[in-house]
Amino acid sequence: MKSVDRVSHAPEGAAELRELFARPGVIRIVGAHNPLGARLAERAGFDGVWSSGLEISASQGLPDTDLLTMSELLSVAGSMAAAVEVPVVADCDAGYGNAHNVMRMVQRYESAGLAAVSIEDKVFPKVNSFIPGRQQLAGMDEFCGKIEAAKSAQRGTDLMVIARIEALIAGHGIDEALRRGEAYAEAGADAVLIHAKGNSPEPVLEFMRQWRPTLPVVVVPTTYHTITAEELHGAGAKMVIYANHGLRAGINAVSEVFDAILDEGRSTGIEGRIAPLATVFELQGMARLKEAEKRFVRHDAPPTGAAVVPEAGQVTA
Ligand code: SPV
Ligand code: MG
Repeated sequence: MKSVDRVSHAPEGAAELRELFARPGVIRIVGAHNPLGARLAERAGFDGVWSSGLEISASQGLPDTDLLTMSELLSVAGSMAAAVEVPVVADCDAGYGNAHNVMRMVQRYESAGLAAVSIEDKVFPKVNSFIPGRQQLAGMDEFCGKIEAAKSAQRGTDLMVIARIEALIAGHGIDEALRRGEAYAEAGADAVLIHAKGNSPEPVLEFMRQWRPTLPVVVVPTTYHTITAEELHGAGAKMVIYANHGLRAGINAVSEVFDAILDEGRSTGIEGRIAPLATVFELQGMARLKEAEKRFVRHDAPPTGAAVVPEAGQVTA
């Protein structure tokens, strides 16, 4: 029987992402750290959701340094995949250990309906790419082993494994980034993500000019944000990740509203700027619940007369 409340299309997420990669044009996804954020991304028209390690860590009040366990991150990523119809791409940091950990991780993320996993070539525990100081790259061969492990562990054919190159983040040049990217393509990755932290897109554009494998390239224009998704696509990028914009928007919006309420002693001044409760109910799926209530929630008529409840063990005629 078809369920009216089947909001999860998770098992198809990986196939849908493959379709997006096969179609012409750029794929734009945006970071989220809970199902509400994922629904806002979907409602805005993004092609998918980035289950961001930075956002999820920040939402727990923690630094993005592999402090959360795989299970904690998976629980959020899976709940997002279950809440939206667009594909969810999971940021899986450095894979939570060695190739063994990566194999278990891939199977768990695949079962939870994630469309892709991204693993980065840094040592565990990793540090967010924008934090100055230690950014320690894993050995290239060791990371190729993780990619091969990931591809051998997936049960279906659709889940994509994105190999994230952190060479530019760790202070190496384009040559090292290309050398690693080509090795990761050879190891069986489905796409490479070239990460960079400068204000200019030039290193990423140069990487794409010299990129020879046919594998698609993914980019994250957090710091070099003046370039458009279309321009990045024209230069060779297939997917653009806006990794943390919802989180950062939320921090400012919430702080301004909280300050205004305390300053004014009431919320009247900001009522026009905050979402009405009707929007909250809509995003929660209240309309679907009401539909299901009409069909399925039944109440037997209360029995007439006083109810006689037998004592435990008492035999009734
Ligand atoms: C994340 O969103 O957690 C990412 C992207 O990995 S970044 O923070 O840009 O490294
Ligand atoms: Mg991350």
